[in-house]
Parts: sequence; C-alpha cells; structure tokens
Amino acid sequence: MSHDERTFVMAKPDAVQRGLIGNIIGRLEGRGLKLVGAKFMQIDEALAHEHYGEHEDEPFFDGLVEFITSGPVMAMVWEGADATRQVRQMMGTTDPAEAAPGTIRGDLGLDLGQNVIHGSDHEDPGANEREIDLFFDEGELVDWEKSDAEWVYEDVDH
Ligand code: D4T
Repeated sequence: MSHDERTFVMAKPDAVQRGLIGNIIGRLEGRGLKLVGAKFMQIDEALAHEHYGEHEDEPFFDGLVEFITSGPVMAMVWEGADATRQVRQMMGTTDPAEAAPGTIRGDLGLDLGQNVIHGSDHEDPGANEREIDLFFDEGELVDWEKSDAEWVYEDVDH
C-alpha cells in the first residue's frame, strides 16, 4: 500500500477555543501520519457554503455555517497509508455522544453541533483531494521525508 495518501483534516472552532489543537495534532502524529500542510484561518461564508454544499438542504445547514464561521479553525493536510479512512476511524462517529471512547470525538466532545474535528469522507471518492484543493494552494503543501518512516511501515528499509 502506498504511504502517500493525503487527507484534509480540520480542528473546528470549538476545538480551537477549547485549546484542543495540540491534542488533535498529537494523536495524528502519534499514529504515524505525516503533516504536510497547516493553516490557522477564519472560514468565510462563501468557503463554508462550498465546503458544506452537500448539506445545503438540511435543516441543520444554517447552524452548521454559523458554527464553522464562528471563529478560527486549524486546517491541515495529513499523509500516510490509507490516511483518509484511518483518520475517520480516529475521529469516531459524527455525533460525539455516540462516538466510542478512544476516538477524538468520543474523548473530546459531547454535542453533535460542535463535534471538534472534520476529516474527508473516505466513502466519497475524491473528497480528500477536492477538500485539499479548496483549502490549500499547491505551494502551501510540503513534500518532505519523515525520518521515522522505516519504524512506522514494515516495507520501508532500515
Ligand atoms: P464533518 O463533515 O463535519 O466531518 O462531519 P461528518 O462527515 O462526520 O458528518 P456529516 O457530513 O454527516 O455532517 C456534517 C456536519 O454537520 C453537523 N451536523 C450533522 C449537525 O449539526 N446536525 C446533524 O443532524 C448532522 C447529521 C455535524 C457535522
């Protein structure tokens, strides 16, 4: 399996306000994933509508846009084997109240409307690349060799 799959991850405004950015980054780093892009930013209405366009007709859409634009977010791109699916597993289910202990939402959240983290949907092919393109210019992503790769992946030579 390739080790260079990239996925879009965002610490949402609640995570930023609650000082959980480091906790989230620590979990992803600890797993062996590689950070290749990061941007502390404010999402405006237009970007919120584009990012959550698929939910436009949902009753929770206005609240979702209001929440995601309510304060800064930490937008990130993480790379690794099966990264999109692995990050989704680490996030836990959408509703933190139902998320398993040990997952990010299951450990750090209680409320569906403020669920700490976003990660690209692995069941929506191309969602990861689409979201990375929406939030990052190519020049903002960094190609680099992480020196512990041989200790994360068995098929990288020692
Ligand atoms: P995101 O997209 O934020 O990573 O969440 P998920 O991928 O896990 O879940 P989703 O797309 O179904 O929902 C997007 C976003 O909307 C909020 N939401 C969702 C809400 O406020 N009320 C609801 O009833 C649902 C279903 C939470 C996540």
